[in-house]
Amino acid sequence: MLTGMAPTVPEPASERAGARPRIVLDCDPGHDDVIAILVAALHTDLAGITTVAGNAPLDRTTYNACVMRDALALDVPVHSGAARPLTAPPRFAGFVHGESGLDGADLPAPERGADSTDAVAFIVDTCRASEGTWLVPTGPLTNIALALRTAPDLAGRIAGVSLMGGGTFGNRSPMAEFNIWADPEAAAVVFGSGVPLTMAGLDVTHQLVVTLERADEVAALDSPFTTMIAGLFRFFAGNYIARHDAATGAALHDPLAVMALTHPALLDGTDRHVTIETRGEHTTGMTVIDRRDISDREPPNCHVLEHVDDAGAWQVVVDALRWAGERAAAVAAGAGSPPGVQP
Ligand SMILES: [Ca+2]
Repeated sequence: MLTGMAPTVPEPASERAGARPRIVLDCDPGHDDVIAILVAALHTDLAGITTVAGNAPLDRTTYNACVMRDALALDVPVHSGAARPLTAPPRFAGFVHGESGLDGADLPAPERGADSTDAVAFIVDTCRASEGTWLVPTGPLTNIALALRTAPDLAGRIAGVSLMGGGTFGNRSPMAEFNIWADPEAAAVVFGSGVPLTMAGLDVTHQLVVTLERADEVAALDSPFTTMIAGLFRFFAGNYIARHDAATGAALHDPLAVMALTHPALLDGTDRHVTIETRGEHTTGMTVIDRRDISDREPPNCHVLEHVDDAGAWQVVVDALRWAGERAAAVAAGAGSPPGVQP
């Protein structure tokens, strides 16, 4: 859903009637969250962006979401949500994303802040107003768990939850991926809710890597916006390379939770039963994926993504960045029309 600011503002290329899933993107930007926002803006009916504490404190993740909303004049509300996990202590990921959540570029200041501080109410109202909405969380699952608890009827109204998190191995601990580790109780609520789940875990997200060469490819798109993103990618990739034994770049996790809905042919996986470890001595935040072939296992509750067409997914990212660069330039050239407001 985009403003018709000026005829020169590029509109989504994938306007196919009925083909665009309606989603709420719940995020904690975050370098890879930014790309999830772009892919969602281009390829979904984006009902709104909600923010949660995760990669950085809530005020920063909300600010960063507003930066992207306003730079592209996206006609979508931003609602801030949970400032801390349900019960776990707040713990951020400054070691990955920098203290701002988006270190590596000079961000343009947003025109305005969040539309409200009640993301949970927005999620509930939006999902009740239009059945078949997807929730796409790319941060800790706090807001999603609170929404499902506040409004149990949502479980029967939404199309499902397509999330980035989990996997058969961890990154924040040996067995726990950051988003699940940051709020395992919330993840347990979501995975126990009975709603259809699609999980883009580390097994698949580590197959989509932003190398320094790919950052150069983004820089070559040669617009102020894409130059900014290239700076974010260089910071993100450099950080991964410095912190890992043999990484060639940064895993671009979050857009895959969107692409699972918009470009399903690029991904494949298996239906599994997944539970969340909340009390492990060494494994809290682990997604326990039942891969047994024994017949009396629990029935599947989650489509666990296992493989992505890396080149195809990267092309989706590049195309979204090219679109965003052209759109941001058109928005910047239309000075006098506040981003996000109809002229
Ligand atoms: Ca994220």
